Amino acid sequence: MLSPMTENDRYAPTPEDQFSFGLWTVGNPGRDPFGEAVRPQLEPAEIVCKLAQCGAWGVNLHDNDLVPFGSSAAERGRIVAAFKKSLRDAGMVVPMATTNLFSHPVFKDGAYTSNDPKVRAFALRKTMEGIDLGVELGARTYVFWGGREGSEADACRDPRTAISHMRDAIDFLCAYVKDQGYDIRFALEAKPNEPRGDIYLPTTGHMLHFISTLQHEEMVGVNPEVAHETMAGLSFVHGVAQAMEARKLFHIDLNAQRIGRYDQDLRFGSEDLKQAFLLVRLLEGTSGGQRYGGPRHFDAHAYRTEDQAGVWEFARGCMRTYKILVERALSFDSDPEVRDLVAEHNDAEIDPALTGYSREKADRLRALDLDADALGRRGCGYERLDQLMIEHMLGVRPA
Ligand code: GLT
Ligand code: MN
Ligand code: MN
Repeated sequence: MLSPMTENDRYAPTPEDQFSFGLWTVGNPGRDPFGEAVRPQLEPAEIVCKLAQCGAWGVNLHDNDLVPFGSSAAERGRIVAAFKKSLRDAGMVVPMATTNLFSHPVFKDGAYTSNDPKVRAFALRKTMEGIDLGVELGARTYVFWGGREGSEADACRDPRTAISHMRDAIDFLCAYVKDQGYDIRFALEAKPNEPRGDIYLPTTGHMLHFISTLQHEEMVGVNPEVAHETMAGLSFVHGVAQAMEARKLFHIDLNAQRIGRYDQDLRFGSEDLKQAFLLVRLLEGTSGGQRYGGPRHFDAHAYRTEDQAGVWEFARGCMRTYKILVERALSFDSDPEVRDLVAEHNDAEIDPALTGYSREKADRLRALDLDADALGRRGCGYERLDQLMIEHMLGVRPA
């Protein structure tokens, strides 16, 4: 039994919302390091059909979520043709694709950063084939999550070599895309640890700098994940904002996570509701900034306690919470008291303007009458502002 959803439900997902799920997310059978699967493995066609019924717009995949590792060309052809038909039947798209560079034992000590050039060659070739598959299915974004690109015994390689191998790989693959004439961009996804003791380029900030060192940096952005940045104890909202400001937010992995835990990949909004609210507010631009235009991808899975019905409940919950938070963010940002409080501290102008150095400006700055003690005595009013935010989140404002 699915939760009730009426025709005129204002939180019902629509294609304009661009909600997507990975095959591996709702297809997660609940296996963990301590226990076996608790749910049967679903076929991709069934996932596509059920996701469409839940109101999702897109489905994402790793190469091997669809085409099992080692399939022949003929098998691949059959599988891909059948999958395309299920997409057509369900009216679903594939906005993003990626490569599994972590499951097979060949990648146990890394893929692009392996010390062994044969492993690096295998990883590059697998990615080229994965890109071909993604493009064939219509994907416009190709994600790189280097789960095995890390170490436990750190003396095994100079981390600088790992970074430079990573750069060689991404440069090579960008050139491959250009050479093939594909219309697809790359999005790099950071994670601090798990499954490796430490993973190279552990946060979105590290990725942003790394991107600036690439040959084709214009075609590479980031795919930040709530859980991964939160594992590192960082503000996800700040990381995403930095990516947006740099015009590098190409994709996003939405889920929920508590600090200090393993990668929980929980239902969006199920933990740290305040960060979730601020994130939706940022992505939707309700406070006036530019709106993020890409897919809202849920990289999460249902609790291991759930049966199959619970999985679809989980999927609908992710989308529903997102839309509720959009509504709450709009209500917060249109509240006159909120606007006044924010404006009070934001719209002060000063002469000389503090951008663009000139010697003349520096002299005028020196001559300015600035009373640091008076400025320091002024309250910011943020207790009131934050309380108003809580009240909007809890739905008690506007009354
Ligand atoms: C894996 C990982 C995710 C990544 C996926 C893309 S694979 O499920 O935990 O965070 O986004 O490779
Ligand atoms: Mn992810
Ligand atoms: Mn994760």
